[in-house]
Amino acid sequence: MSRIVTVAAAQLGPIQKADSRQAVVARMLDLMEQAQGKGADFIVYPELALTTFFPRWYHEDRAEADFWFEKEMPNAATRPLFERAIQHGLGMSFGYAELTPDGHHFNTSILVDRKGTITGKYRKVHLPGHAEYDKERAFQHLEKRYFEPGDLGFPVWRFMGGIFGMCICNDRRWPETFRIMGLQGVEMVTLGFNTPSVNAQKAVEGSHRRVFHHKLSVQAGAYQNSTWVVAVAKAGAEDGHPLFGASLIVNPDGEVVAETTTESDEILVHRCDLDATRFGKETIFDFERHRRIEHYGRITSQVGVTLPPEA
Ligand code: CDT
Repeated sequence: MSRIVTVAAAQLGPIQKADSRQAVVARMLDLMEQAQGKGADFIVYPELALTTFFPRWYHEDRAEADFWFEKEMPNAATRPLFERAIQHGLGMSFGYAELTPDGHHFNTSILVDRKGTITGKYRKVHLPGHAEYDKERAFQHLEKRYFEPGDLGFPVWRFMGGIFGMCICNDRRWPETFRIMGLQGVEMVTLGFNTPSVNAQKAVEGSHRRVFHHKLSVQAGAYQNSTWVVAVAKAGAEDGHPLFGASLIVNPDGEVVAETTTESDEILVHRCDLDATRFGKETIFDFERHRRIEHYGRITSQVGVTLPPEA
C-alpha cells in the first residue's frame, strides 16, 4: 500500500496587531483552497498562526496578554477551518496560543485528522527570549513571559498512514527535539515558526545568516533521524518588524525539495513518500545497532556547560 502524503506547507505573510482572527482565518481558508486544488491531503500552517507574533509586545499586566490566547479549540473563529478541512478530507496542523481551563499558558500546535478530530497536541518546550522588558534589545521577544515550557514532551502519533510528530520554531535548533521523535520512529515532523530577520541583540546579523541557521537545523534534524520535515513560516513585516520566510519541505536525506520564495501567503505542495524514511532508518541511522547510550548521560543529567578542570 502506498504511503504517499501530499503535504501543503501554507506559509502566512505578516499578521498585524490590529488584524482580527476572522481576517486571518479567511486567509488560511484561501490557502486551504489552493492546497486542495493542488491535490494536497495534509496542510500545515505556522506557529501562532491566528495572530501577530505577540511576544514582541510588552504587557506590564500579564493578564492583558490573555487577549492573544484561545480558551478552546475549535472555537468560533477557527471552526470554519475545521469545517472546510472536513469537507475536503484534509488533515491539518496549526499553532496557536493556548490558555487551559486551569489557567496555564502554552505555545501549542495541533494535528487534526481528516474528520476534524484533534488527534495530537504539542506544547513548545524550548521557549526563547526573556520574561521582563529588556531595554537593550532592538525589539522584545517575551515568550518566557507569556508561556510556560510545554508539559507534554515530544510525542508522536499514528496519523495519515504514518508516524507524525510536531515541534515549534526554536525547538528546531535543539537536536534533542528531533532525536526524541526519531527514537519513536517519526516519519514526518511539522514545524511552524516565526523568526525575526534580524537579531535583536546583534545588529550586524542580517537575514542571510539567520536563514542559514534555520536551514542547517531543519536539514540536520531530517537527515539525522531520516524523517520528512515540513517547516512553515509566518513571514514579512509585522508592524514594522520583519520575519523571514524560507518555508521548507525537507526529505529524509536532509535535502530541501520545496522552498517558498516570498514573504507573503504562499503554498508549497509536495508528494512525500513516507517509505523514503526507511533506508536511513535501516542503515546509517539504525539506532538499535549504532547508538551508544552509555556515553550520552550528560544529555539528560546536565543542563549547562561543565568545563574540564584547569591544568
Ligand atoms: N518563535 C521563535 O521561537 N523564534 C525564535 C527566535 C529566536 S531569537 C529570540 C527562533 O528560534 O527562531
